[in-house]
Amino acid sequence: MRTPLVFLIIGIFCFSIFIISRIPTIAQTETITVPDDYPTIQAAINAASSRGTIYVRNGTYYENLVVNKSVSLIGEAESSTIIDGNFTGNVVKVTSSKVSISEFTITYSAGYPTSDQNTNGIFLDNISDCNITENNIENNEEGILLSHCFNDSICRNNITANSGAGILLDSSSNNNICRNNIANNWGGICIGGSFNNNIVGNNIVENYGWKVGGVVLEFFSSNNIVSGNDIANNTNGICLTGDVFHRLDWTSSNNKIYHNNLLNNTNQALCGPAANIWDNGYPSGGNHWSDYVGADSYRGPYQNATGSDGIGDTPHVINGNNIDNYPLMKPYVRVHDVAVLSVTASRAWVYQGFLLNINVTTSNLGDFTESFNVTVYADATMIEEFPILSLAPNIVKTTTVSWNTASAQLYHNYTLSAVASLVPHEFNVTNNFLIDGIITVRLLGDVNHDGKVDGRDITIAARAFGTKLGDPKWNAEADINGDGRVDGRDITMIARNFGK
Ligand SMILES: [Ca+2]
Ligand SMILES: [Ca+2]
Ligand SMILES: [Ca+2]
Ligand SMILES: [Ca+2]
Repeated sequence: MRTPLVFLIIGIFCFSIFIISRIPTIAQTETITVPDDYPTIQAAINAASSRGTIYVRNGTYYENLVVNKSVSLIGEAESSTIIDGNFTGNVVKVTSSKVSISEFTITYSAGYPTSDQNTNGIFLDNISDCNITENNIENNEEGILLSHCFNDSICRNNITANSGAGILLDSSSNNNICRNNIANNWGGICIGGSFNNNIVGNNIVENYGWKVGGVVLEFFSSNNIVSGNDIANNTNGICLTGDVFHRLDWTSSNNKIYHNNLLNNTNQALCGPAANIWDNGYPSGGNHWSDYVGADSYRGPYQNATGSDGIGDTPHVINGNNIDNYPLMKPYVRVHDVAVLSVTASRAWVYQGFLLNINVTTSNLGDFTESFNVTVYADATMIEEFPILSLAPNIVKTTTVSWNTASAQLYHNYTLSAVASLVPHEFNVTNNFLIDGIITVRLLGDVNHDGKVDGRDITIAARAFGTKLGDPKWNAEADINGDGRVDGRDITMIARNFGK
């Protein structure tokens, strides 16, 4: 009769944990509804707790919001939940990190000549980790301004008819700007003094400003990726000049621009003298230029082997430092493609029974945000399976897993590998699987790996005694427990296995 009682006690204990763990969860997911709970969105923000959700029903709200805490604002429907700034200030100003805004129409900020930081549909001011998703942002001066922001995601918005830029980044880095429709603004996506941003899969059309373009990288912006975008019928397709006056002495360098379709822009690309990268190598290719006139009779990295390959035989030259070496003959079609890039262990051997850390690096090489699973193996033994969620295009992610080698076979050479599950419509499957390093599992304490633990192992370890990682006499193999120093604990472990 004891067992059921034990189970009952464990059951009550677990249930208590469940209840205790539920309480903060409920608080975190609190939802306030506008206008049911509060008549205005601002009143709801003021009343909300951090991480709360504010759900806004259809209607037109004449407000200038200040979002100063980490909340999610969700509209009932993108086209009929309208925040109207009434031509005054910013429509929405965000001063807190971790804010989400989705399913709104955001319209009628103040316009020129009000100061730049007060004329935006959405102004993200010195924050990070915000998501602006699936909104209509129209009839403002700037659609969205990011000033000194990082790690934000601006995706799947419809950004139209703004009298400034659709999206303007000022000194902002590591942001993702993906799959937006950016049309009929003065400028499309304009980036100044900003680095490592990812501009992927956007539709950028008919932005009409005389001195701007569909995509503008200026004031020394570098290491940005511009890929998989349709850039069509703008005054200038891509501008890499110093500023809106097309100065050439502040130009941007080392940006990577590939797999875009540059279609019928009045000027396809305007470029200063600084060097940028306009292709992704062979055979991945560069951009499709609607005005490219080259032929396709040859193939290969040097375009000198007989046969066509979809890549123009001659480079598309913008200027001496800006050359698309592999222009695409046909418009680029966006793809789904995830990959395992590397599987590496902290060292090539492990003492049986210890944990071995393995770094698995994956990447999204396609043009869409993807979620997938990664499984890591030692030979056919699964070490761990883990999910990668919402990985944006061009982002590389390294995950560390631990292999418990307690039941691994001694002196066996294990081959490490990792597999990324296929995402829907993925065709390049060969890069989803990667075999990497070999790991030998050794008997604990066998420092000289001759298969037994004896006085010779103690002697070798003693020589490294008192050393730490980097010292001249350091010996990683004598560091049995892998804590970065050889001391009494390591010698004790060898001694415990002595004679095995
Ligand atoms: Ca060719
Ligand atoms: Ca793949
Ligand atoms: Ca030995
Ligand atoms: Ca140690």
